[in-house]
Amino acid sequence: MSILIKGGTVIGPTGAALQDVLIDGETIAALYQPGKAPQIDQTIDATGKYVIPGAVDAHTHMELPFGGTHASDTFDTGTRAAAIGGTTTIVDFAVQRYGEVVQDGLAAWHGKADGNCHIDYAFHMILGGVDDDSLKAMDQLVATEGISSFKLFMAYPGVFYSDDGQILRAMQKARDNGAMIMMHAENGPAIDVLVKQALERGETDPIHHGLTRPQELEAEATSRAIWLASVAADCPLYIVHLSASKALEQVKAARDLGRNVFAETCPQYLYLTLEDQLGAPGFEGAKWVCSTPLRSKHETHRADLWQGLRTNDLSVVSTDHCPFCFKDQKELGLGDFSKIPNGIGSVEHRVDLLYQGVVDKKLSLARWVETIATTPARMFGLYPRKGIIAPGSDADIVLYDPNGRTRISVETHHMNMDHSAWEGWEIDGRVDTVLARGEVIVANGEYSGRAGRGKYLKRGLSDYLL
Ligand code: DUC
Ligand code: ZN
Ligand code: ZN
Repeated sequence: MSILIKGGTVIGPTGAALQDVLIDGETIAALYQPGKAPQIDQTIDATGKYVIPGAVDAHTHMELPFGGTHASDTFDTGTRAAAIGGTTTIVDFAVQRYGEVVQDGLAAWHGKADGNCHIDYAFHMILGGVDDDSLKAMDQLVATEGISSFKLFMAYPGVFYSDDGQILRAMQKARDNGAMIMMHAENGPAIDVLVKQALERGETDPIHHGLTRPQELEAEATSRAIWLASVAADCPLYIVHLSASKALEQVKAARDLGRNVFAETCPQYLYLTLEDQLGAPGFEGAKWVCSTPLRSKHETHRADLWQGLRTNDLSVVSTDHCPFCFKDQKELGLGDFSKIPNGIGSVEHRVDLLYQGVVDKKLSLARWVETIATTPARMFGLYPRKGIIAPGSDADIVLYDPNGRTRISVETHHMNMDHSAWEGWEIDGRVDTVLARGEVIVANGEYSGRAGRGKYLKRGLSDYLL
């Protein structure tokens, strides 16, 4: 079936243009100057709207086991919420737990996702233990499973943590097989010392989660990861959820030297703070316990991160969507902040939250689309199938209404959470219509998709390998 999207302004990496978009079946057939397209029975009027590629969220954790519980969104609820918010592809993290066979962890993740996703999805693999077997598994995952990126943790000793020797071995393997190493860059053993000391002093409130994870320990780990990647013959390195100015300085210095180093940040670090959210009275701040943590509003983190997005020292905005309900989940940490499950849920709101950056003149329209769609697709081997409006690409398209308004609340969101990290926020812009592989799944804000329509995507290597 053919559909013509007429009268809209198509936004791509090179800017904005009035163009009509012809869709044939699941893919984009052609772009036309306004009025030059052939006559088609089904048209969608996009007058006054931006026509952007469906957004790609390269960092989600549906159903992640963490802190004695599980992230509260399933692949069903989480991908439905993503779709409603204009995200048409996620890359979730399959998990190899310590002592588990990598392929078994991957099979378990397929078991959670298969038949349940509303949008297309792919996986990175978390390596919970680097040894001879998991190194061999990396080759197989790259060659046959469409998984070309592996996350390692410098934090969480005893859970996901890898020591420097393990990290180096995984980086050497990635340098050989073309994969990307994604790094959770925080010095976990040092953080654990600070956490123990804080608890001994009776400091148990959520704000101490942030105070025991100072930016120096993010910057130190970021720098160490960069040097280890250098020793591994410039293995491609991607720093996840970068939150702090001093960590950004490390990435910028490496990139200025032409190093194969990339980083993402997340909406929470662009807008929320240690004092205003994590430091909310009583136990309320638990809603904003995530790692890396929210940073101080009295320092320059947020301004620096916006600037990093403009200069491409930060290439991508992902959510690190890892939702936990307040009741019974966040509450596990009542009286001990170190037992609060780490994570914030935002998969539904990233497109809107970053559009607010355009309204606030912190990002150009082109950079908005690049950081939420085009670059994540290129970074993780999904381009040009995803991330761009071009002939041959999947017809994943969002009609975005710049004159609309979005009000965020637990009363109206679709994520499986009993609170919102963004409660009461009213922002400019609104997702109006969403097409996923040529099917209209959101029209005028109303959802009409279904679980099981999303397909698993085998990814290629990153476009950005040196
Ligand atoms: N950070 C979080 O906030 N949640 C899950 C894992 C992580 O690294
Ligand atoms: Zn992480
Ligand atoms: Zn994460």
